[in-house]
This record gives sequence, C-alpha cells and structure tokens, in this order.
Amino acid sequence: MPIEKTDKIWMDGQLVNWDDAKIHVLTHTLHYGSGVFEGIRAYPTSRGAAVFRLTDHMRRLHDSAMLLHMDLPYSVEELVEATKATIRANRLDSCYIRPIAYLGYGEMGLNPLPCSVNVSIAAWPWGTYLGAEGLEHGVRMKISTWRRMDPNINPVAAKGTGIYINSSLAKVEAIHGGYDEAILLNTTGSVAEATGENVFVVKNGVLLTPPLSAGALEGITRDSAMTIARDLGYEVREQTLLRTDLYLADEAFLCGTAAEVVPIRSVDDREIGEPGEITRKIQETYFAAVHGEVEKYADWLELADG
Ligand code: PY5
Repeated sequence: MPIEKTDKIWMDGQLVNWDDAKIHVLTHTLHYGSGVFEGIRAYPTSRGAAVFRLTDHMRRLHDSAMLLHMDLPYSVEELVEATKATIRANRLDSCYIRPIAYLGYGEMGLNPLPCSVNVSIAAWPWGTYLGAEGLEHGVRMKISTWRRMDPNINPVAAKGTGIYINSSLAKVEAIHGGYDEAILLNTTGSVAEATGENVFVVKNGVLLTPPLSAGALEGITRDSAMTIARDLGYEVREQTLLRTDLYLADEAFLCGTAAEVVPIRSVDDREIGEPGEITRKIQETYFAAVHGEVEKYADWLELADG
C-alpha cells in the first residue's frame, strides 16, 4: 500500500512541506541502520483525533535511543507536542504516525558518538495493516526459518531500524510461501513474536504470551490487550511457548499498532479456524477503547487538540 501523501512533516523542530522532507545520501543511519523509530496511531473520537498512548510510545523511543547511545535532542514532552502539531497541521483525524530519530550527515565511521541526532515525525492515513479480510477472519501464519536475534547480538528491546532486516526477511519468506505473516522463534527455539506484532494464544480459557526475555518487543498493544483481557475477567500469563503450542491453540491473535488486534486462523497450515470468542471480545474492546468509547481506558487517549 503506497504511503498517502499529506502536507507537512515535522523535521528537527520545523513543519516542512512533505516534498521537502529530504536527507543526504551519506546520512549515517542509511548506511548502518543506526536509527530508532516508533509506530503510533491516532483515531477519531467524539472529542477529535486522539493519539493512542502517545506518551508511552515517546518514552519507548527514548529508551530505544538510549540503548543505541543516541542522545535525543527533544524530551518526551516535546515529542508529544510535536506529534500533536503534526496531526493538526495535516488536519488528520485518523492516521499512522512515524517518528524516527537518526544519525545525520557528517561522519562515516562506525562510531556513532560524533554524529548529529536528527528527529522527524510524519503522519498519514493508513488503513488496516494485514487487510480487512485478516481482521475479520484471521491471518495465515508461517513459522519463519529466520530466528529472532539473541539479545546479546542486537538489543531487541530497541525499535532500531537496522534490526528490522530480520523482520523483513521473515516477512518476505512468508509472503513467498503464500502466507500473510511470519512468526519468529528465538535462538533457543521458543516463540518470540511476529515481524511487527506480538503473539497471544488462548488455551483452556487462559491467555498466554511469550515473556520479553523470549525476544518479544515490549508492545504497547500487548500491554493494552493484557489489561483488557484481565478486565474482562480472563487470566493472562507470560510463558515460554513452543511452535506446537501455536498449532494446538484454541485461539490465537497478533497485536501491534499497525496491525491492531488480528486473529490468527492457521499456523503452518494447522487450522485454528475462525476467530474465537475471547479474541473477538479483546478485539472489540480494543477498537472501542481507541475510539474513546470505553471510559475506563480514557487515559490511554491523548487529544491532538489537547
Ligand atoms: N513487535 C515488533 C517487532 C514490532 O515492530 C511491533 C510494532 C510490535 C511488536 C508491537 O508493538 P506495539 O504494540 O507497541 O506497536 N511494529 C510497528 C507498528 O507500528 C511497525 C509495523 C510495520 O506496529
């Protein structure tokens, strides 16, 4: 799906025209994957565009930067305000927001420390990531032959641009095989996560998801889904999962900002089937929450005009 152009992109403190948001070919991050980024969504609510857990996303951007020795020149609060300004400047009520911090032009050695740190924030309308059919009836997953990196090879807790080569390889392998999305195992063979989503299974009425130590990103949607599930009265456990736990699941789903909450319909051609009741309830509550329809989750929303 091509990116839908909007008017303005925030670059290092200025709102510049979309077509002018350019960088030099010798930008450090282009060569070494030394950037950090976030994926955030804003949804229409009765009080205007609301960004879902914006401050939490900007905190994670700061954490990612810290892990890669980048000193961000903007505070969490400044990035929150910059995001709201970008949404207002583009008059968007529903959008995907992509902040990225990168090491700029000026140095070419591997030492990142002398490099300038640049930050930009773009926002554009982006529909459902894994397709309307997937959201409704579930996606077909393949266990990748690519393993999620060991945390002593790359800091997988950081949303680092270069780290996503691993996800891209798994994604292409899944697409070439005729599947929608891939699940990656870690180097010890247990389930880590999907290419851009966390994974949950439901077994005997209990929700299970791999612990962060398995190599899963600390997903903000994962945290939201766990809260929603517990509030609905379900038990949620972080637990090591094997690929066969996926095959034998009663229900399973993916969650992430871009993908939202997406049922899994099969894994390696083992049918899980149409979305089950627990997955449906969590999906429905998540969509109601992001649209400002659930009072108890009102704190998750940060108004673009607020
Ligand atoms: N795991 C990985 C590897 C991710 O990239 C993401 C988010 C998640 C889990 C879920 O995290 P969260 O719930 O905080 O979004 N992926 C990005 C996103 O915007 C990029 C996807 C193209 O969803």
